[in-house]
Amino acid sequence: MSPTAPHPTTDGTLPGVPVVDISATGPGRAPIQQVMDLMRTHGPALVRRLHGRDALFVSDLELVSDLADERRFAKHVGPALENVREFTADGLFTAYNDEPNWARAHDILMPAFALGSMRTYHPVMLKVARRLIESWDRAAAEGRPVEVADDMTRMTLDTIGLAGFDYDFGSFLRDDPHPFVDSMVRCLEWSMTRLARTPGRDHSAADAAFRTDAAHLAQVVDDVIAARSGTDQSGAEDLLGLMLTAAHPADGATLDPANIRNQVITFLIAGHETTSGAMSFALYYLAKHPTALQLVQREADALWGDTADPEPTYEEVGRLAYTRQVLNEALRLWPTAAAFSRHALEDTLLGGRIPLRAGQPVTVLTPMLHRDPVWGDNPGLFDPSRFSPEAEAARPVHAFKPFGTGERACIGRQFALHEATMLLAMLVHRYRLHDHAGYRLAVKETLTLKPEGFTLALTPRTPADRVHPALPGAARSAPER
Ligand code: FDE
Repeated sequence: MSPTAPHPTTDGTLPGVPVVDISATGPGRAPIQQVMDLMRTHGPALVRRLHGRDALFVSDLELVSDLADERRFAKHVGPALENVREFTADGLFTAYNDEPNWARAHDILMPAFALGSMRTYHPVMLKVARRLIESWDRAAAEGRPVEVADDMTRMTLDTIGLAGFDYDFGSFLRDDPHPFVDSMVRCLEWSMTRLARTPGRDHSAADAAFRTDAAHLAQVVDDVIAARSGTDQSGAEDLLGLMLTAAHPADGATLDPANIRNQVITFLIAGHETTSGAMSFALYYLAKHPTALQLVQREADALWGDTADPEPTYEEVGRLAYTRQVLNEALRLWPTAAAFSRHALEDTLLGGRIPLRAGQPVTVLTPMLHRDPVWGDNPGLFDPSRFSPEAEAARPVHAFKPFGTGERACIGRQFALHEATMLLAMLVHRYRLHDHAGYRLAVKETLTLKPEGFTLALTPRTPADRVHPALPGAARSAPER
């Protein structure tokens, strides 16, 4: 430990749980990675103290499995989400459990996110994937590297905009991100840095800038809604159509206009930042791991061979099993929504040993849960075979939580996975990925995580690139063609 590293104490706050005071340095620009480091030294449970405010973090399988017990624990809207609430209010992600609009919106919107509904969104996802490919074709032709995270964000924003609300952000037609994205990223950053404020300082300039950005988000969303209101909504099967027309199955109530606005902002944010980060990390690992890359290419080639512009079908995306494993493994190492919080419903002992009062929050540090000993001796290594069906069946269910847990878990999971799996397969089928800059991973935190400054150079793959030698062993058969 370096001399300046915070020293833990056990001041009796929670018996046996170290308290680490970070007030001297603050959480910096990478609070998740900071607490990951603290967890490596002091975990698997610790109290992080900042200016007298305590937060209990846990990261081991036993404690997280206990927290997943829905009879004893529920989602907690903690300080980070309280800040996000300033611009998403009672939208699904930031609603309190007992706020009536949570259950109402959840019940109305659930069918739109069931696995079968992905069939409805598939054509739009494909259309936007093609926009990305057009733009990457141009870059490849000009010998220009692509900014991976920026382009993934263009792709996911256009996808959720079109699939959810029939609104076209046209992100690939602009050089800079859509102003909505800039405002949104600044709002998320404000939510994060606000947590680290030194009491007594003047933050009015940052707060005023935040208000401007939040107003811009609301304005864009009002435009999205206005573009739709007044037109005939019957038969509109997207999210906005549902929100404008659907009545709750039990009590017939509909969502009020203010709540619809909050939901639209929520979906635009939740539906694209996290998914774009996940695809960016997956591409990063593929660029660094030739064997995994070959296996994904083999899978895509088996479906599409030398077809120049394959037309992936909904069913084919379901058959991209290894591609999905790669995505899961990227989400294991860098779950892009890196923490979620729970609170005790009654006074209880967490894991039979940490006393908690009713309402007391606990935050799961997902990247460290995903490096728990249950993942083997080298949990930091990228290895998609961890998600083979056999390995998955053998592993306790709560070891992998990139989508949170329980009834407040991610509603957009299938949506994100379908979109990301299809795009990854299309990209590796079409391009050779060159790590031209010898990129070293730097994880940027804006409440969500993404690889910062990651660029790839691309060249088109040729038929010769699609000839695969037979794999050693009988585990995997050679592609059909
Ligand atoms: C949710 C979510 C979560 C949980 C949180 C807490 O617990 O607090 C998580 C962890 C998540 N999510 C994650 C994720 C990742 C990815 C990639 C995603 N996510 C994606 C997506 C897409 C979409 C659309 C979405 N997502 C959405 C959403 C929502 C709405 C929510 C809320 C739910 C409730 O109800 O609460 C979520 N997500 Fe996600």
